[in-house]
Amino acid sequence: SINAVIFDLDGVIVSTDDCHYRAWKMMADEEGIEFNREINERLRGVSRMESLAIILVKSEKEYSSEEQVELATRKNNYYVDLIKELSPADILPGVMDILTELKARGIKIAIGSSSRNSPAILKNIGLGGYFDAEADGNHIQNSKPDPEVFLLAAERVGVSPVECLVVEDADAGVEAGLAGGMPVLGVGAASVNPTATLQADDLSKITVDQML
Ligand code: B16
Ligand code: MG
Repeated sequence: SINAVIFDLDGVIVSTDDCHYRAWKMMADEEGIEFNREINERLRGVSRMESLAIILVKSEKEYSSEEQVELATRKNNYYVDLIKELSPADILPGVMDILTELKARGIKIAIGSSSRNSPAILKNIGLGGYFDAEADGNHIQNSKPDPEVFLLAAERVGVSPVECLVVEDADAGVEAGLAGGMPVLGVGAASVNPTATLQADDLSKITVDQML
């Protein structure tokens, strides 16, 4: 039986795609690197430095590792400014109903996100302190598709991985959950991922009974 649900943040609880896109785009334009929404799609669920490496495939210039850290930091400064505008209105459809019902049924809820900005995003959308546990990019060595962030979230809620359902929008995240021995509900971009245990367009299209 499922005794905990671990939610990815970006793309599951709140859509930050556009903030990531605009922040990477500003940096890429300044550097004269080609970047578009199609490339942005490939960054879903991927860590900040791995995202930069994907973007730099299009760069004519070779950047030293110090310069790469500067590029990623510059993007993050733009991103931090953009996410200040997020509010509870940006919570995705169906999310609050599902969270409320899981809590009412005594099912643990946790965050498992690659983002180091996860605490700030949760605070801005009014969900700071709402989850039983949080595991994010600040707490891990290996990012998705490695299962580390989800295993840490499971440990923090005290539920064994096989009794945790992961909710993910990224293919890397679906792979991570499955690698951790957890069933995975794919939503958004991952709602068409055939390896996901369950699929739904978004959390308004599935019930807690179907999830459990
Ligand atoms: P940051 P998630 C991921 O969050 C995003 O989907 C991904 O696009 C981003 O590069 C990554 O976090 C790192 O974010 O630069 O804020 O540390 O989907 O795992 O919640
Ligand atoms: Mg995501």
